[in-house]
Amino acid sequence: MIEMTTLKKICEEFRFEGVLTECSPYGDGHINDTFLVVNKDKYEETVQYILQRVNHIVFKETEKLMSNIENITSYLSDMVREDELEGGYEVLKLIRTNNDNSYHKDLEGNYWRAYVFVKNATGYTFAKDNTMLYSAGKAFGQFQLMLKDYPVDSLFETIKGFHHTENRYENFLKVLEKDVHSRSKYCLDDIQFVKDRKNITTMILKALELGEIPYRVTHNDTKLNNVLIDNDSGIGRCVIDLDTVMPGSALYDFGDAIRSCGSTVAEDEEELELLKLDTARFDAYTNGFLEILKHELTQTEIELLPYSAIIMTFECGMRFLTDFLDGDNYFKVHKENHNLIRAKNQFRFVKEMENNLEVMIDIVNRYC
Ligand code: ADP
Ligand code: GN1
Ligand code: MG
Repeated sequence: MIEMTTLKKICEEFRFEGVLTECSPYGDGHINDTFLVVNKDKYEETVQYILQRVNHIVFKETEKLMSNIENITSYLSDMVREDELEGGYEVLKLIRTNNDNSYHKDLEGNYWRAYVFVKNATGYTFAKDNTMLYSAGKAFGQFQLMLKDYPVDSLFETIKGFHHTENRYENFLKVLEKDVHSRSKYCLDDIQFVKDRKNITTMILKALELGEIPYRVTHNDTKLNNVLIDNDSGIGRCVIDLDTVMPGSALYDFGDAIRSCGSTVAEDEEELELLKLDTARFDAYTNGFLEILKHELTQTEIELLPYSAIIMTFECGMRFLTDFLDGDNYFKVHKENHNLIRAKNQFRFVKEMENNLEVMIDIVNRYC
């Protein structure tokens, strides 16, 4: 719990308009501490901001991370202005500190940053309808398309090997071997599930290393609640959570999005009998994504899209399981065994997709 007096002091560091009336925890992110700041300006109008304490255990070099975000957001906002993109697309906007920095470092060594609050839009953990998924697919596709000429190598890698699935696998084995909390006995089947799929950990990596698919500037964390959907028009208004924008593969962004929105249930549903591949959801997201990117992606990338959904879901499940074994140090958890529940859910989804691969291939082909 962060004290209100502390939050108030932090707010004073930023160029916020008006007087603070409220600052409370906000959103459903697994990594940073996010707050909604509500101010009243001199006309008694409400002005809102997002304040975040960056998780500096996860993001070890916050200065470089913030420089990525500054560069990307300023590049995108120039582009949106030039192109006069239709449809009310918004670029995430940082609020600077009184010292004209993009972040504030407090006396305890925490890093804080603030954004303009994107009004009248919502980040959904679970999509209400398929139109929303079509919009989300378009928004993440558009995000990637807008960054296609951005110099990939100029971006700092904010988490080394973030989607290096093979290294993630090796790390899983190390954590398992130590088993510091003696939790492996609760998940022997899940451990075996991971080991049985070692061969899929290299599929995207090999294609990248062999130059069969290109490195691109990618978002790398395209879960559904990282795009805010307009409450009225239903379009994808703003792509947020830019901490992991760095060199990657288009397959990471497609696969991770399907991981988060392509099944019949939320990421932490425990009733696994309810979990199926939702082909209509898969179809809607794929439709939106490919409507924007089908001419940009290479043939090999397109062929690998269905596999990327399996690989990214597998990778995330393995990360949840690793964190469970490690004592829940990485992802925020809200109940007992939360990471194990999430891992089991993701593995069930992997199985579902393995069994329905042909259906996914057909859908991808239909939109190309
Ligand atoms: P995390 O890395 O912890 O996931 P996010 O940057 O995704 O943090 O923020 C957490 C949540 O806060 C988002 O899912 C979204 O609901 C909300 N949020 C973040 N930035 C904004 C913004 N600029 N405007 C409105 N809501 C936001
Ligand atoms: C985290 O930060 P958030 O909640 O948007 C994680 C993703 C996982 C996701 C699983 C930086 O996303 O990689 O896929 O949880 N982000 C980071 O829900 O690790
Ligand atoms: Mg997020």
